[in-house]
Amino acid sequence: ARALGQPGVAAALAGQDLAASRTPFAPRLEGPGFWPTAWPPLAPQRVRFVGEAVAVLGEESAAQAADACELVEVDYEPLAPIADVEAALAPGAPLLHDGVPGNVLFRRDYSYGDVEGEFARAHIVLRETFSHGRCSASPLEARGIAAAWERDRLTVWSGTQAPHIFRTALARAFRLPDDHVRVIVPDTGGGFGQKMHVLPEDVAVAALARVAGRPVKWIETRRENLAAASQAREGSVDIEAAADRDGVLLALRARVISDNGAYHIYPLTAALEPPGTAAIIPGPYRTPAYAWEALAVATNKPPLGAYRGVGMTMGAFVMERTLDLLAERLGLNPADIRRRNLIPRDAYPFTSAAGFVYDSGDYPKALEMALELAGYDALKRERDEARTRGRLLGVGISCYTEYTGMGSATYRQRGMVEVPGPEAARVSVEADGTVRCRLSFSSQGQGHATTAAQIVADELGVPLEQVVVSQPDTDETPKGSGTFASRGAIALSGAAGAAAVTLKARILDAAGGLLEASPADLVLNGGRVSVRGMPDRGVSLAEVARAVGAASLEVTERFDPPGPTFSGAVHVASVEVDAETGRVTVRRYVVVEDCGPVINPMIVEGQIHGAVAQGIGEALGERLVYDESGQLLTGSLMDYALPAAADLPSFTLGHLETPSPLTPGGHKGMGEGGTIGGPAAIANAVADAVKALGVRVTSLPILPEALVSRKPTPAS
Ligand code: MCN
Ligand code: SMO
Repeated sequence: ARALGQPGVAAALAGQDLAASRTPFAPRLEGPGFWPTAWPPLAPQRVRFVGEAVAVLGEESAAQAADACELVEVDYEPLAPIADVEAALAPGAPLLHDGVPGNVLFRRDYSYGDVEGEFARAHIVLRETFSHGRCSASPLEARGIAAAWERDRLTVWSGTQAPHIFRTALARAFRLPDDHVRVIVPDTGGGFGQKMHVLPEDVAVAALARVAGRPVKWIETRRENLAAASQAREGSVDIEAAADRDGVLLALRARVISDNGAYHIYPLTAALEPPGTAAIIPGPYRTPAYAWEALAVATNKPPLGAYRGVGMTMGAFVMERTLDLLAERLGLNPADIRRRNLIPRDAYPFTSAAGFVYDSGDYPKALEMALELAGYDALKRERDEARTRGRLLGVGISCYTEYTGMGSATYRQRGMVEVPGPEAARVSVEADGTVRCRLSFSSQGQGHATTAAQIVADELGVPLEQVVVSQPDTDETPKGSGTFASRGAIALSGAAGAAAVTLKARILDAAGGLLEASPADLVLNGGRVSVRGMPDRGVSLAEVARAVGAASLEVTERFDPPGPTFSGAVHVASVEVDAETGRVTVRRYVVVEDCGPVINPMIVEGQIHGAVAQGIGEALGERLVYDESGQLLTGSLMDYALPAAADLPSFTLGHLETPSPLTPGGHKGMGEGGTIGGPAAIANAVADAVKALGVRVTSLPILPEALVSRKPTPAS
């Protein structure tokens, strides 16, 4: 009320104002081992993490907003904090939610093969605990939303990765039919998983626009992004690996626990990191038996959400470190233990110990290519030679499988009822001959406008420049799911490619009438339809569209990916650790990637560069730190160490193309790969560099102070 009286303040809401009328987010997951939570748009009474919104004010200007916020007084009565998993699971721990016994949000287990028997037979059993800190997706453009109401119809502009999921979530929150909400996605400066979620602020801002009776826009500050947007990763894995005397894997056991934070996130829930990690741990290796248990635990922190590499980053880190430790114990070298365990080329389709059917790949070849490109033997010689002079050089390898391009069957099987699965594209010819492609999913920087245009232009026979790909607007674009879990390439060849094929037939039919020729005798080339062998007897696409009416030259195709399809890669990193300061320099970095036939090499390589950069940041610096009372200590980019250009090496890339039998064009997703293989390769390289010092590398990020014991230098 005090803020409302200030000049320029148009509207204000607190939690109680919305409690009765707006439905909290309570994403569902089908199946056992799931305890739901309800996350209100503004906390009405109890806040569960630092950064949870309690009030929202709408002002004329940002400066007035800052002033008015100062007038809002919040009376917090501190409750006993649950700062980590240990505190959450302690007997008698306070409960974060009444309906979540023991603070366990999600729990599942799985077993395959004769796990006990293989462990009993093993020559060696390695046991280790690996952990990963919290990190943030940190898109360059933080979250934002603009909302405007026209009677009971809501239009929002949002950088969402999943426009139709966003629409459904808002409609549910406001108790409206889906078609009363329109979501327009403008050009967006990055998402990296964070913008796949629908978060309470999205509802609060739209609710504010409703009471203000005018449009309202909000853009997050960096501090809000670090404190209140979805966070990622935090968790630990207890692993046991059984092998024979040659280093051949016999069985694995894993217990994966995530420090999830306070709520299930919409739409994915807390069933994201832990089962994702558990299921990908066997990676590209033959493993006869495997048992896992996965748990997501509620704590007083912001919820974990998707971040490039979801679950897989931790899985690859655990498996790749485990293999190196096994190799060390058995006196093998890291390349050889991998050679002995990788799935052979002729074994596809291959069912992994976690039950995944890997559709395609050639990891032994990818490994040899990567070692060759890196000059592995020379790097090792250089390392050994440098060691004699006191320098700490190390080389690390990681191999991984990447779970991509899932459709409705996979989401139903995983119980993820809030994620539909299919995508769609509408391709049309406009009166001026422009070919427009509307995709059901949005782009945050993946270059879909280029790759979709390539596919459509190729299928139709028009110049690339004639194709315009527009960002989604749910009033105009067909229904779909969104851009996440690396599905764009598969979806655009499946939907836009198919729509272009049908559209081409329609164009030829229409042109046949105009040219008095059979469609079978016509060719569409360079944007013109002409009679085969008679280039002068032809019409432009614009002429065809004007003659038959643009409306009849519009085709929509839906595509439900049959996958998952598994891409993969091998990374090799060479690092140097400064023996004095513990600072790690990445000297050389090689990736051999297999995502099937590459649609656009520059885009694929750009995706790898960006994702490896994020992976290096994740491995060596990025960490959200909370104190024991749940306060965020790293609330700015001065404290949260994103990698900068000067921290990165130049990358050497190689491609291997084993097509997927499951997808049109044989494409496999690859947008997350660098963050999956990056931390594992860096961790192995750093561990190799500091092995002689007796330093163990079992947690991420790897900070300098963990690598060297700094003896005070004598005062001079
Ligand atoms: N591609 C290709 N040939 C292939 C495979 C892919 O040319 N064989 C191209 C695709 O056409 C697309 C790009 O590579 O332009 C990435 O495709 P894909 O792997 O299918 O991934 P998505 O399009 O579904 O993008 C999502 C993925 C995810 S899950 C995250 S997280 C992420 C990533 O993409 N977020 C990003 N990359 C990002 N890049 C930018 N700039 N910004 C983000 O927010
Ligand atoms: S984390 Mo990517 O949006 O699946």
